[in-house]
Amino acid sequence: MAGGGTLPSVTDDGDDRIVCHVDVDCFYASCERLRDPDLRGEPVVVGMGYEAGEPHGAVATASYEAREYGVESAQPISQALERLPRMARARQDPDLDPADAGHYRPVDLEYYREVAAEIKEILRECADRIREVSVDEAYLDVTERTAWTVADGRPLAEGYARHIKDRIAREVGVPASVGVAPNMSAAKVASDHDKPDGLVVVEPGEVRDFFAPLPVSAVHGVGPVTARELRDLGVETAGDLAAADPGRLRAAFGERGATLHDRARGRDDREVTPKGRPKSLSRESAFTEATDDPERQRETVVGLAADVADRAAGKDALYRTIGIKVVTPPYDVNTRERSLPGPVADADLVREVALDLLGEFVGEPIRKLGVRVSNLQFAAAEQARLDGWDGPPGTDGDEAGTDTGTEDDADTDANGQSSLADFDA
Ligand code: DCP
Ligand code: MG
Repeated sequence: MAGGGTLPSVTDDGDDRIVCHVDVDCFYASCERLRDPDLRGEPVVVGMGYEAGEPHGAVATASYEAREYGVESAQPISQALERLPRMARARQDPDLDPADAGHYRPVDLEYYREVAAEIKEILRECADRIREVSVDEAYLDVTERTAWTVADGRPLAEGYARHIKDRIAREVGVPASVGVAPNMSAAKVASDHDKPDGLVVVEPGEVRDFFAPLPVSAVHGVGPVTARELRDLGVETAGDLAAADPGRLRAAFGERGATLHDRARGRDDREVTPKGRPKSLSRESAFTEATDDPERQRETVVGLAADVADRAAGKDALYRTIGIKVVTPPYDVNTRERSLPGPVADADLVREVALDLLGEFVGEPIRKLGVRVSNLQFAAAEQARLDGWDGPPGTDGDEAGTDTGTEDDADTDANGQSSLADFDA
């Protein structure tokens, strides 16, 4: 990590990519400060559902000044108010000291998204590949933009990361912490390591040493539940995890155990690939020859509907629109869809609606059929974040997994003539 001027060393794993992880400090609170500079340096709490005076809301984030009072994300607002009274009250109540009071603001996601869009624009300019993980967080592959070469005692990559951080501060006006490392999980841990306003560089060959003294919960993918289970196995630090018997970890945690073991050892081959939340999910199937057999047509739609509903369930997606695509000879693409009153995740409904829409065409010669769900919402995943859910790698919204970064996540299943045509093509 950043320290004395080390020479570029031989890598642990032959990997000398340069990955930056950028995470804005107390993002919602920093946005509030942007439009109300009086909040700078003050304890600021941003939360939902408490403005009306009811005590049910939760803290979305707190400025680092408010964190000093023990206020933190996902805490009930009532608890936050016990630790840090509202400034507005403290100014009126002689028993309260305004010096120990904070400013409370309701969540204004629309505004935060505008600020996030400005940040992401800078990040896209600064990297060849970027993976946006959440509203205020992204991985950047900057291998082609800089180097691990040391000049004046510091790796060039450190200067490049500082340039990114400075641009966000200067052009947008919010503070960000940046981690730089030869792989994604080490970059993530590095950006968390010295928050707020941090810049931590872990050079190739130093990843394992950097991890070693950290608590096992610092390893990306280890949440509170896994940390407890690891402690029961005598694994307290990331160093213990790196030294643990992989067979034992696999027995306790399956494939995930092996992944976490690798990460603690500084190995993480995931590429920085873009990940967009799909706008729709679809699946298609082409017949080798156009068929007018109503049974085959219905059966095909039933299978496609089940597949699409499955994929949506796997992504925790709810949908408000169900549609079909029917290609008739010579190559006429017909689409029909139906919108539902609210978002659902209901495989039976996908099948019923799709079959109903097919009714208009059934018995006609058909070359290709498709089923699509759209108007997606990812409520469960969003909620999980607020709940501080301890998910395995791949479920925490921060995993470079198998997803491809398409806006429309289309998948074609064909009887021998598959094509990756988009549903709307
Ligand atoms: N968020 C939320 N509920 C949570 C966690 C986060 O609503 N339980 C929102 C508010 C945060 C934003 O997401 O500002 C970004 O999440 P981070 O985890 O990056 O937290 P912060 O940016 O607030 O703080 P940090 O400085 O630790 O990054
Ligand atoms: Mg953040």
